[in-house]
Amino acid sequence: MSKRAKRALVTGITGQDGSHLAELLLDKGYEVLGMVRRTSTVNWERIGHLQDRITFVHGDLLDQVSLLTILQEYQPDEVYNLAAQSFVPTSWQQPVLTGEFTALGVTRMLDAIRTINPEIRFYQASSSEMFGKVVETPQRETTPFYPRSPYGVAKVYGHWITVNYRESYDLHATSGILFNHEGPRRGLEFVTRKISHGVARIKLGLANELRLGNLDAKRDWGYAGDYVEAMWLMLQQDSPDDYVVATGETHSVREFCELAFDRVGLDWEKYVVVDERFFRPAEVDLLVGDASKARRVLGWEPKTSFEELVNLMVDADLALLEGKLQGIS
Ligand code: NAP
Ligand code: G4F
Repeated sequence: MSKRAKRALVTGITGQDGSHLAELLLDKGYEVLGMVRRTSTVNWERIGHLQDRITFVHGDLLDQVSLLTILQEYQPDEVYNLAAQSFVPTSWQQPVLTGEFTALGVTRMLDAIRTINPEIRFYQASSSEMFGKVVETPQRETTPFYPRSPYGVAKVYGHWITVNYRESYDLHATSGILFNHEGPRRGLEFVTRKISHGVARIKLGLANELRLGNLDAKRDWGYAGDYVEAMWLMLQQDSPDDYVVATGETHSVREFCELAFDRVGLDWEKYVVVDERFFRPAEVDLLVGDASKARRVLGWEPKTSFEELVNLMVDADLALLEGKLQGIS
C-alpha cells in the first residue's frame, strides 16, 4: 500500500510566513491544511496563487472546539502555529486580546494535540521580541527574556507553555525564536514594508514624505522566504528543541531608509519626517541573534543579505504600484 503524503496544518496561513511556508511544504509534497478565520470578505491576497492546492479549514485560536475538530477530522502529522496578533503597537491598544491569541491560543492548540494525537509534531512561532531590553548580545537560546510589550510578554508565555508541554507530556513541541524577517508580503504597517512602499510611492509621485518613529532602533532583519525553511527543518529532527533563527547582523531603521531611497536614486533625508506618534511606550533598542545552533544542528543558514532584502522589497513595491497605476490609466 502506498504511504499517504505528509499532512501539515498551518495556522496563520493568510499571513506573511504562512504563505511562504505553504509554498515550501507544497514543494516538498505535503498535503497542506490552512486554518482560516471566517471573514465577510476573503483576505487571501498572499495565498491566492496557492488556493487550489490548499485545503482550507475554518478555525480560530480563540475557539478550542474548532481546534479539536480540525485535528480529529484531518489528523495532521505536523502543526505549525503561526497565527498571532503580531503587530507590537496594537498589543498596547488590545493587550487582553493579544494575550488571548498570542499566549493562550498556544495552550489551546497544544492541549488539542495532547488530547487528539500526542504524536503530532508542533512548531511554535516564538519571537526575538521576547529578548526585549536585552541582557546579553548577541541573543541566543539561553539568553534570559525581558519583554517590552504586551506582545513580547504573550510570546514569552507561548514559548514556555511549549517547553512545558514538551516536558510534561513528551510532545514533539519545538519553539523557533525567529528574529525579524521581511519581504514583499510583509504587512504595510511594519517598518520595513512601510519604508519600501513609501519609497515607491514617493518615486512615482504619489507621496512627498514618509513619517516614521524611532530611526535609531536596530534589528536583525532577514528574508521570510529563508526563515520558513528553518521552521520545517526543526520539525524533521528526532527531538524537539528551541532554536534561534537570525542573520547575526544588525542595522538601524535609518540604515534601512538610506538603502531603500538609494535604490531609487533619492536622498532619504529630504523625505523622512520623524513623527512622535510612531514612538512606543517602551522600545526594543537592539536585537541581534546568534543562530549558531540552527546552523550546526539544522544545517540552516540565511541566503539573502540585508542589501538584497532592501532592494527586493523596494523593487517589488515599485512593480506593484506601477501595475496599479497602469490598471487605472
Ligand atoms: P502576520 O502576517 O501578521 O500573520 C498573522 C496570521 O495570524 C494571519 O494569518 C492572521 O489571520 C492569523 N491570526 C491572527 N489571529 C488569529 C486567531 N485568533 N485565530 C486564527 N488565526 C489568527 O504574521 P507573520 O509575520 O506571518 O508572523 C507569523 C508568526 O510568527 C506570528 O506568530 C508572529 O508573531 C511570529 N513572528 C514573526 C516574526 C516576523 O518578523 N515576521 C518574527 C518572530 C515571530 P487573518 O489574516 O485572518 O488576520
Ligand atoms: O517593523 P516593526 O513594527 O517590528 P517589531 O516591533 O520589531 O516586531 C516584528 O518583529 C518581531 C520579531 O522581533 C515579531 F515578533 C513581531 O511579530 C513583528 O513581526 O518595528 C521595528 C522597529 C521598532 O523598533 C519600531 O519602533 O522599527 C521602529 N519604527 C520606527 N518607525 C517603526 C516605525 N515601526 C513601525 N511599525 N512603524 C514606524 O513608523
